[in-house]
Amino acid sequence: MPSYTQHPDGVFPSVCPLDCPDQCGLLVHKENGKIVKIEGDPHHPVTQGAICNKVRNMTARIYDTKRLKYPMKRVGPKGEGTFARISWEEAIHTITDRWKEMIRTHGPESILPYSFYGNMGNVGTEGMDRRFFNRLGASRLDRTICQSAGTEGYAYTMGGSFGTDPEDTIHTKLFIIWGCNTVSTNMHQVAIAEKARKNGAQVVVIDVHKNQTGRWADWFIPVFPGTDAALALGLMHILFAENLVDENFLQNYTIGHEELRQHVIQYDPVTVSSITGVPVGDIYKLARLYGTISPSLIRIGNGLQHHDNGGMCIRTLACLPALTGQWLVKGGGAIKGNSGYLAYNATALQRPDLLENKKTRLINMNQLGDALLGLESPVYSLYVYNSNPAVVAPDGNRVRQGLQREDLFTVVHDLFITETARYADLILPATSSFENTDFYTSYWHHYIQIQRPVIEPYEESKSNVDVFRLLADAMGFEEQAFRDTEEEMIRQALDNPRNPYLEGITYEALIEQQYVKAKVKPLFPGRLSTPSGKIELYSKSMERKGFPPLPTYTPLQEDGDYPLQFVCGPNHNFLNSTFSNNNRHVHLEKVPRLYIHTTDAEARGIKDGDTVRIWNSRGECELTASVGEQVLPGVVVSQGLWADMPGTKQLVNSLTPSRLADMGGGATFFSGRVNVAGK
Ligand SMILES: Nc1nc2c(c(=O)[nH]1)N[C@H]1C(S)=C(S)[C@@H](COP(=O)(O)OP(=O)(O)OC[C@H]3O[C@@H](n4cnc5c(=O)[nH]c(N)nc54)[C@H](O)[C@@H]3O)O[C@H]1N2
Ligand SMILES: Nc1nc2c(c(=O)[nH]1)N[C@H]1C(S)=C(S)[C@@H](COP(=O)(O)OP(=O)(O)OC[C@H]3O[C@@H](n4cnc5c(=O)[nH]c(N)nc54)[C@H](O)[C@@H]3O)O[C@H]1N2
Ligand code: SF4
Ligand SMILES: [Mo]
Repeated sequence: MPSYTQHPDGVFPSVCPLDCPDQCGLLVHKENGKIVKIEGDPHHPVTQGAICNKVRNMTARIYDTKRLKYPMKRVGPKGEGTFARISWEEAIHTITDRWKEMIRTHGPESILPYSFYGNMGNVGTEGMDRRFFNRLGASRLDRTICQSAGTEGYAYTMGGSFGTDPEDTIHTKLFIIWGCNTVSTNMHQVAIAEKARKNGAQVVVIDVHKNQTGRWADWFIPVFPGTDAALALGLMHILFAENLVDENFLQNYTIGHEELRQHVIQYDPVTVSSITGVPVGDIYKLARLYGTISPSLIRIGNGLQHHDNGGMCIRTLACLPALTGQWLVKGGGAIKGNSGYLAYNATALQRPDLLENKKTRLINMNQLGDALLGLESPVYSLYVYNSNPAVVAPDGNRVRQGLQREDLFTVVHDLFITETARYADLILPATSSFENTDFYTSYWHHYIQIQRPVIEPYEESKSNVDVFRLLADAMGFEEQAFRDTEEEMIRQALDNPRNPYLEGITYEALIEQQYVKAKVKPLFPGRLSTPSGKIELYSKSMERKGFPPLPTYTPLQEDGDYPLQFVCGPNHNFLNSTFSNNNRHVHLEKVPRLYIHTTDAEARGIKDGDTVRIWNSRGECELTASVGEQVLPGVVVSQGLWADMPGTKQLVNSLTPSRLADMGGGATFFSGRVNVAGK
């Protein structure tokens, strides 16, 4: 793999590694062998040179003095964070000696990997690691913390993660941004919508919080959390009743429209208003906008699916563009996730064949606390990389209680001593993405991009791929799979005969062009990957699995006797918990706030700016009250996964439930209930 590291000075193309739909093209400026500036690549067709503040300040993160320089072992109590330097050799052998012993006495399932997408590079994040843990026979991790409920729900309707090409949304005339904090989490969709607005497009935002995205909208519609499916069904009720549906489209490209027509009669605007809190007149107004303006796009966010009923909610929203025939219109349709277009050859990259016992247990990452505390056949070793579960995982107090176990051997591979790393027995230093070779596939736009190393590894840090290679070697694994280079792995992944959209995209093309677009074509006319090949308004596969076959509204689960619904999403200046350890980003966010309606605040004697205590049976935390009309009565909202080192009480996930959503084993971060009081 040609690398840029031998040039001490220059400007080099790169890609943003963060878990963000935009996956920006970057230009990395280097002087004397060090990165001095990161900016957007103006040639990238979608991101066009604009990047967010987080990555503009990324240089500070790469050379942060807190960054891990060498492997370390724990020398104090778990959770305290005292460590001493060791060599890589000692680190690797300590790990593999312990694992060999554990495998002899408890079997390989006593070892659990825990990872997510701290770095979206496919080779490092779901490539060599998967090969290694498959070969080891470790417990498998069900990676469900982000989009799995909605992905399953959307697929029942549309057959997979296929939606509108964001580049086409320049033509859109009506944007419905539904449960998506786009201004913070998908800024280039906002940039495209702004251009469309100059041609008369309108922006409607449906959210539980009038945040930066709600303030950007032409029309903001507040709803009660977890009631969006009811709102969508109410819109369908009116669309059918007022003949605003596209009968031709329904006839040709959907199944179940007659059943749906009958089914939505029960979701009349008065009933829907009482469920959602949206006034009857507004439900009519929205349905008529949606039924008459074309092209219209629904940007379906992640917020919606972090609920008990999240899968069905997304499945329901995904039916709407079919009613109005929007899939035939350029710039019409919906975007939930677009990863289907860029699906690479996962079998070749991840090598599931290396896993001998096909019945190896699968542990849901949303229930890490239970996995560490409650399994009959315990987990004795946890290997964490690309994730910070002590902050991001639900029911955080139980997670930390599990991490505290003296008989749990924990290894954390990260760039920093995260909250999770404080509980580690061994810490390994990770490279930043700019030190690695990898390929990146966006889940929003349709471009594949390549990252070639721009700088040498920082101090003694190593990439995920290199660490798994060392571990494989020390375990005595002799398969070629562990000797493949990154370049070879990229070639194997790109060779995916099952995905025609990738046809002709080669390693050479990526090296030459830096980003290459999938060969997308409109979904219709065409066959979807649903069993019928059509959009399934009625789904027999759902019926077989025990779900209602037609889109349906189900209320959120009971969650204890607490008066307020608690929604705790990400914020503008952090990326999940990443950057929460950087002073500049913390200053930009100021303090962790709790948005509370004036009536709820007054009833509790809470004034704007007061520190408030928020609690339920799972835990408590303290935030600064922001009193006003940004949320509906009965709802409280926080933003950001703030650092929570000893002495602070900012762990919002101490309050969130670890019960699973209706589909995909998804997380229910936003379906928890709490009470709030002044301090
Ligand atoms: N700046 C920044 N960007 C990010 C991230 C980050 O941490 N910071 N994280 C990245 C990741 S991993 C992801 S998954 C995405 C997430 O980004 P989004 O898809 O935007 O999802 P969330 O921010 O979780 O929630 C979106 C909105 O849903 C609202 N919401 C919550 N519950 C409901 C509900 O029941 N109904 C409705 N209508 N709205 C509801 C929330 O108030 C929030 O405004 O962003 C990515 N981009
Ligand atoms: N309350 C609440 N909780 C949430 C959410 C929410 O909205 N509300 N959102 C959820 C969602 S959608 C998601 S996606 C998850 C995200 O949860 P995580 O994936 O855990 O995301 P981060 O907190 O960014 O942690 C990523 C870690 O990976 C490290 N890292 C980065 N690059 C590399 C690398 O190359 N190698 C290694 N070994 N490490 C690396 C970073 O330094 C960082 O510590 O959080 C979930 N948790
Ligand atoms: S975090 Fe998102 S918006 Fe910011 S540079 Fe990365 S991909 Fe672009
Ligand atoms: Mo996510």
